[in-house]
Amino acid sequence: MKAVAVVRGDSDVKGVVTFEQENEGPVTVTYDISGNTPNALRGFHIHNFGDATNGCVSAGPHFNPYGVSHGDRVGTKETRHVGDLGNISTDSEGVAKGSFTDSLLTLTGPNSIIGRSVVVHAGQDDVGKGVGAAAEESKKTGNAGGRNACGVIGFSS
Ligand SMILES: [Cu+2]
Ligand SMILES: [Zn+2]
Repeated sequence: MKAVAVVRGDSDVKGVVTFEQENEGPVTVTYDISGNTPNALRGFHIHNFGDATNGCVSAGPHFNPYGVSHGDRVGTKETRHVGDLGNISTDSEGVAKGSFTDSLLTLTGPNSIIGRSVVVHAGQDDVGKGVGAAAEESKKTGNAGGRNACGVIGFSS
């Protein structure tokens, strides 16, 4: 099964994210996003809603079907939101391009990400490790900042 999201927003950040899954296996996420700050890490998540009525804001919070705290992509369903995909890194041209596989994402069943949104943030996700004044928000959003671009995930051919 294949899915795609075209991401864009009020910033120059835009691109395409694809998702591929064979049977119940891991999902391969491939991204090619331009217009970002050079040599930066930018928070990259699946948010709950495929709703763009108020831009990326109406995508809602991180997709979190197990009701746990924010974490890192390398975490488990107990230690991260299903939507927590960590950060993507940009090159000297501000382009983030690459792919990874993820075993918590799925394109089928009640926890499918189809119809939800991909969000590229204005800042770096601290992956739940924020301390001091940053600690509380770290467990919810990773302090990843504003939403530079987003797109609804739909079925693709
Ligand atoms: Cu996010
Ligand atoms: Zn999260």
